[in-house]
Amino acid sequence: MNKLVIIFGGDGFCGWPTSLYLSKQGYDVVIVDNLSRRKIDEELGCKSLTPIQSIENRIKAWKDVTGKIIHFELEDISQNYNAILELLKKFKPSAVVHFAEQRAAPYSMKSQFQKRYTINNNINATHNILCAIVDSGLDIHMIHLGSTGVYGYSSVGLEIPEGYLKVKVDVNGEYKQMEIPYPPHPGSIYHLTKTMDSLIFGYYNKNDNLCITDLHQGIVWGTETNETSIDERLINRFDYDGDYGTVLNRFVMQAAIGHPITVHGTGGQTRAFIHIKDTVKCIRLAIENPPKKNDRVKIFNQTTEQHSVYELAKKISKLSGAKIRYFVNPRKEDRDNTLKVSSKSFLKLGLNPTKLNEGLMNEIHKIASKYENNCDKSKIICNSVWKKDMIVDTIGSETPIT
Ligand code: NAD
Ligand code: USQ
Repeated sequence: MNKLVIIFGGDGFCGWPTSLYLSKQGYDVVIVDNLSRRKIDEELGCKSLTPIQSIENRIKAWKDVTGKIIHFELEDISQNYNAILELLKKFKPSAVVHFAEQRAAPYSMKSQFQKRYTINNNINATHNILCAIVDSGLDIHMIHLGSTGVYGYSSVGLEIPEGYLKVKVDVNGEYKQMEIPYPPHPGSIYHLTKTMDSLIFGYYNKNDNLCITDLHQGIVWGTETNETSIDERLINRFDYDGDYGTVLNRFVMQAAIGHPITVHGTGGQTRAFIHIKDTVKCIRLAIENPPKKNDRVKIFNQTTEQHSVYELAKKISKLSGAKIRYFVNPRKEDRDNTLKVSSKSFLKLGLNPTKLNEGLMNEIHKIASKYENNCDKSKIICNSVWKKDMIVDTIGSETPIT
């Protein structure tokens, strides 16, 4: 296996730290990104809380501090099929990592424009990469960032397996065992694209014997990794707004700037989480442990712990003294759920999970306080609703909203 990897979406929140980590680990890294995430910042009138540098300055800074070269190609992979094919032929990577999708559920529900953009962008990007791998005739392992959200948030008590579910089916009165893909249960247009990606992977794996790993990742929290904190010019993005900010980072940031913690509904929603420092390690483990030729699509649950939204709010409030406020839930989701996700594969491969702890929450708190002046407080409340007749609650209440 050569050590050349193409990182599609390598300018983003997960892609940038992963690119640096892999470069540090001796990989030759080629980033392909159309910078659409930066353009969406402009569309939303919001920007990363942290002062991220242009991709050119980021790459220059990395070379300044490590001497290592990261190559960058500006391409829209949902549109420019030939560019992907040419890049594969030119660089002959042993693996490609696919982060290049529109990743915010609230943004994907904003209006018909964002719904159509999310579907077109995500599905075409995924399909174009797979089609180009086949067209290239090269043996390339595709690693995709999926979501634990594809499983839905069932409360039946089952530990959610890694992609495949053992079931017993009634065949003429006799129960026979089968293993089937876990039933998809998307809760937003964004999550719908992730479930559609899975079908596309299944097809290319079956028809073209492509070697594919789909990482069902939980909500990523934290912001810096060992590499991004070497120099301020390498700093990672920090989304805090109602569309792109994710729950745990938002809560810590809200506490840091004196904004009430914005719990949706009752806060009974339980979700899976992973720290960004573990994300980058998991990607390396996935690259270095590809499925065997002719194996089915390999699915890892890339998550290390589960928490309810309320539990997180309470923890952060206790640490910081911040007040908790409950808002009418802008999403169509269960008021509460339990969730248990199996993530044995990464543990078996040696991942030592970074669990939620005060030190790491303080680290985010410090970063959020440092860059507080970059925060536009009018962008904090979520104003994307799942259905047109749902209200946007900008006031909130002191008690849970059932
Ligand atoms: P991000 O929006 O910060 O990064 C995505 C990057 O892909 C951006 O730099 C964007 O410009 C680029 N991109 C998007 N469409 C493109 C296209 N058509 N052509 C070229 N580049 C394109 O998102 P992120 O948080 O880094 O997430 C990366 C992946 O991980 C996504 O697929 C997301 O669904 C998945 N994921 C993220 C989280 C999380 O909490 N952030 C959790 C689970 C899964
Ligand atoms: N929530 C609040 N208050 C807030 C923000 C969110 O209560 O201020 C609640 C939401 O209603 C939801 C939960 O927190 O119940 C999680 O929301 P989120 O925005 O943190 O995460 P989500 O929309 O699920 O999406 C994020 C990433 C996405 C990834 C997904 C993993 O943006 O790319 O796929 O996490 S998962 O949650 O497993 O589907």
